[in-house]
Amino acid sequence: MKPIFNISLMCMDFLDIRRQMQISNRRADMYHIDIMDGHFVPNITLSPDLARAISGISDLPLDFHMMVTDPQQYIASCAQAAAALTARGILSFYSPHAEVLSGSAFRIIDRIRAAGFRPGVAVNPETPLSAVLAYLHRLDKVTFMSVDPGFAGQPFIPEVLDKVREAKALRDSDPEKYRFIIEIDGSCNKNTYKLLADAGVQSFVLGSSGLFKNDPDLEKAYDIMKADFEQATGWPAT
Ligand code: S6P
Ligand code: MG
Repeated sequence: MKPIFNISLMCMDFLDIRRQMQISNRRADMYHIDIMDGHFVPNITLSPDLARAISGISDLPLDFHMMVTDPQQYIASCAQAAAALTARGILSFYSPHAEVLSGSAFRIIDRIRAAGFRPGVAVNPETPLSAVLAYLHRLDKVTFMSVDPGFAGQPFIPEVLDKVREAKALRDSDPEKYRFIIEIDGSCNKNTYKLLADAGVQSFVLGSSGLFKNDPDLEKAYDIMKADFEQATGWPAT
């Protein structure tokens, strides 16, 4: 399969969103939208309203990364934000954190799917794969955090690679049962692409270190990202 380049919109230049979207619409595969509530993580970033505005000028799926203590609270507003895409058959992802699902995991996953999303889950660096094993077969994507969630520009946590290998081995052992995409969020860049691809990552959340800091001209920043990726992994980026 082709690698998935999932652009972390919290790292965009907020004074130049429309122009960056026009470039990214051609060069990216998905838009990663970090939603934070100031409780699950000590920060606040993007919103369903911004996601709605973006979906009006794009055909790419949205990828809601829900860094919130109550993920049920935002299913409806995020589904509305993605509704124009969903109506055209472009399904977006909605991923709560595994750390807040205890006691409601199956109910929440069902609600996410019923709202028209592809359900995912995000997993903090210290959370083991066993925490999501009971419902892994019901998920379309697993986002392994390779930084503590909340902020861009943090150092890569290599300890997550074992967990990625474990997830890939499990999926390969029973491809009929498991269909989840393996994604990494946090410090995906030229220093980590090879480690990540070799471990089994298919979807790369690109933020400041892998994309936006490459060059002030976003078109050039994409050129650099794709060249870095191909050189590091040997995996065609287009
Ligand atoms: C972090 C957030 C991420 C960041 C991304 C930034 O809480 O979930 O999606 O936006 O990690 O990329 P980088 O290259 O600055 O780590
Ligand atoms: Mg994220």
